Amino acid sequence: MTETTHTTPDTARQADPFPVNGMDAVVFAVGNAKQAAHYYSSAFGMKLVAYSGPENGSRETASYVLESGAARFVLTSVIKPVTDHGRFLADHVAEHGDGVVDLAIEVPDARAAYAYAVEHGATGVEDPHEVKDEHGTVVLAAIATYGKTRHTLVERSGYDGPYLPGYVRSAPMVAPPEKRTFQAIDHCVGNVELGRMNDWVAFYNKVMGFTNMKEFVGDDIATEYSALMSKVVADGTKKVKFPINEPAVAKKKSQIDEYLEFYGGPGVQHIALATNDIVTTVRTMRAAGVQFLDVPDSYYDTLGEWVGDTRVPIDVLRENKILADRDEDGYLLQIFTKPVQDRPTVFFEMIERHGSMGFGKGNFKALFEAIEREQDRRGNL
Ligand code: TYF
Ligand code: FE
Repeated sequence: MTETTHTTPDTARQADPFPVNGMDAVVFAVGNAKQAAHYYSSAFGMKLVAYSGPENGSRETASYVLESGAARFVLTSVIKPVTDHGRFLADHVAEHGDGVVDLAIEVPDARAAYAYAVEHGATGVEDPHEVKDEHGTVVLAAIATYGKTRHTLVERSGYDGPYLPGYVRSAPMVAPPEKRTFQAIDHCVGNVELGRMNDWVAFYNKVMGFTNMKEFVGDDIATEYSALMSKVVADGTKKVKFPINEPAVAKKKSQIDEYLEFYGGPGVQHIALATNDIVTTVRTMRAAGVQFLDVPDSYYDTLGEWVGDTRVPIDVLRENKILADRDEDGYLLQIFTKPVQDRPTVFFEMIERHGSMGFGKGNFKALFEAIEREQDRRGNL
């Protein structure tokens, strides 16, 4: 190696080595996408906007695209596996239950993003290629991440179809709520095996140029009560935020171990959805049958002392079991659903941010104790 090279491709690139526009979609492989689409419509207030299935030429899979503001979920199930893709999805559901197969990221240039990622050590799973229809052209490429999860890189400049070529516009399944239940995907969390958190953080640092956010759970807190360690990586604009958890060895079986056992390996643990009115969100979702983690009443007895004033009065937070946390930048309100399938695996978080860019560190004790009570009820502690 000489030191005379002063212009590497990396330094010649713009300041952000891996520009992203934001999350494109969370793609779930499920046993019955038709019914899952109904659940996310009726219980999460999402709107069905596009569909792909046998009626429009997709004989192998049926996919339902649902939106709430900028948040997009794609629910796919297999009708009859024919190709490797169909077999992959069918095997994924058999092995992992309903789960996330793809955290798709919208990028301004999919070819450049893919090239950067692969040059920096990512495993490519789909070379960049164009897909077209009468609405325009989309460039897609994909790389592998933890477990069997992938990141599809989606360049959709100018494309004006309902989702991707191959999908047709669809009418909502149920009347959408008057007010959106949530606006956007706030963060997507992965669970990885013991000892692998730092490897996956390094993966996002190298492969996507993501940087570490300040909030993390180290082994100091981990062994005390949380039984997990966690670090957060984000793109330069903080639009895409990926916390990574690994189990910590503590007195009790880690909630992350429970996930890894029942999911059958690493995968997406929770998706956080941003709302600007968490009280209405929670009331609407509860009325539709969504179950949230229980918080002991004692949590609210001291909350006001350390969290200060929030938009929502403490007694309303108490009534709805919503958590609050504050840091130097502001505060946040958050709540967690119970797992949304029979396996104790994937769940959701609803979050209302007021300045804080954190993840609710001040709540970890109360939250993890609530999760452990659920684990105990399932016989997995
Ligand atoms: O995303 C986060 O980091 C927070 C905290 O099992 C959290 O939502 C971390 C782990 C977990 C539940 C919540
Ligand atoms: Fe979270």
